[in-house]
Amino acid sequence: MVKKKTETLHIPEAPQRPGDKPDFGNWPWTPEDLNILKTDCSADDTREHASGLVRVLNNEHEALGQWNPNLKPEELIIGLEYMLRLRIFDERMMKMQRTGKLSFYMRSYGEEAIAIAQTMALENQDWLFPTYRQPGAQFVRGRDMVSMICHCIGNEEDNVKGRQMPVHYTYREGRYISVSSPVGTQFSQAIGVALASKYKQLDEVTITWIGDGASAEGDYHYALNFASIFKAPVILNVVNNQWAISTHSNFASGIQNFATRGLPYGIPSIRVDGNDFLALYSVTKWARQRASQNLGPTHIEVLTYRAGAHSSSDDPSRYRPKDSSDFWPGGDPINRLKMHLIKIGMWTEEKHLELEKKLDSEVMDAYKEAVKFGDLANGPYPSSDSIFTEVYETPPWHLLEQWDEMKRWRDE
Ligand SMILES: Cc1ncc(C[n+]2csc(CCOP(=O)(O)OP(=O)(O)O)c2C)c(N)n1
Ligand SMILES: [Mg+2]
Repeated sequence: MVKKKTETLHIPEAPQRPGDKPDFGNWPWTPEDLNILKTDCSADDTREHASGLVRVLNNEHEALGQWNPNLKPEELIIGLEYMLRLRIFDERMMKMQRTGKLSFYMRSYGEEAIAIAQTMALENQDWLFPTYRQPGAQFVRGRDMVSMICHCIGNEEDNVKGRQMPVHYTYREGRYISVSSPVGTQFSQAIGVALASKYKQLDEVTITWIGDGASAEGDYHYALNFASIFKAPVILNVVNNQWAISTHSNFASGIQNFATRGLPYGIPSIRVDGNDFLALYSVTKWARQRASQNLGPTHIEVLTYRAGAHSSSDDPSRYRPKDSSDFWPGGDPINRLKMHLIKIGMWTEEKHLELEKKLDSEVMDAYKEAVKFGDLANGPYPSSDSIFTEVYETPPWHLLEQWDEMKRWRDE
């Protein structure tokens, strides 16, 4: 008989649960820790950058170190305005959801800097493969809020005609590829598009994002393998916001650092402070240069904290301490950029308040404009015929039969 061992399965724990005091430890990292690397560095050369943390803004709101992108104040103010617009948009849309005007909503609360700074660091021809947590990239690419709200309602002007969940945007003009509900699928799709750009010898780079939770799926690993083998011009971001709905990131990887997982694939890998607009901008610009110089992929862990609920269907007080985001050592991304601008004499509390007011009325005006094309309760909604159109150029016979059947039933 085989002797029985005393140990049983190892089940990871979340560091804190409701009622515990949130504790993320003290971050040892400062903006001056890590040097900027040559773009033709090897994966091995990035070992310290993968296990450390690239930061530019210090706790006194100064921009320091070699990764400082030295952006002009005007550019920083544009970034601040995009982030603030997203936060106010999200707050308003959440209220709309709570009052029955939207069926579902997801905020980017606490993560506003990520897609905005990163997309600002790219060129307009670059392809974006986002998750539902990167809608801010659309502001950078010029999407109108009315069109975004029409999508969230699923009214007649919804550009995907109700085929997607709210917040699962697609924006062709901005090369913002449709968000997929099955998480993780975008990672390998992004490699395919990056390879197509390379094959066509176009100076196009692809950027994609995946969550910590979704990075536990095979898709993440297939993508890294393909990107590494074919040196795809792609920027692969793992947004580690610590949670996948109620599942802590301890369940997504056996090691606590997500950046270093790129190293065994031979991909230069960097961890960046995801609440530091300047650090995000800089690391992304650097990764774009690498891709553009035909030096292949870059793997980035964006270290952040999901400050709000996962979605309008989630209640985080059930599984983590209340207000845990207040204790996040990375602070709040909007506040940090705002305080930096104040520090360098380019912004004031009064200007900030004015901007908040202006954006709030812009969002409200956009909502009023959007419901002219239909609201959730009363429509009008996209025509039921659209179930059968716009997928096949020539719909196959069995769909035509179903379409006829639907029309008979509808027009009875
Ligand atoms: C393949 C698949 N499995 C499960 C789900 C349900 N689901 C939607 S979001 C989510 C959590 C994802 O967490 P993470 O990847 O960390 O992204 P975050 O929401 O934190 O940005 C899950 C499990 C899904 N949409 N697709
Ligand atoms: Mg997550």
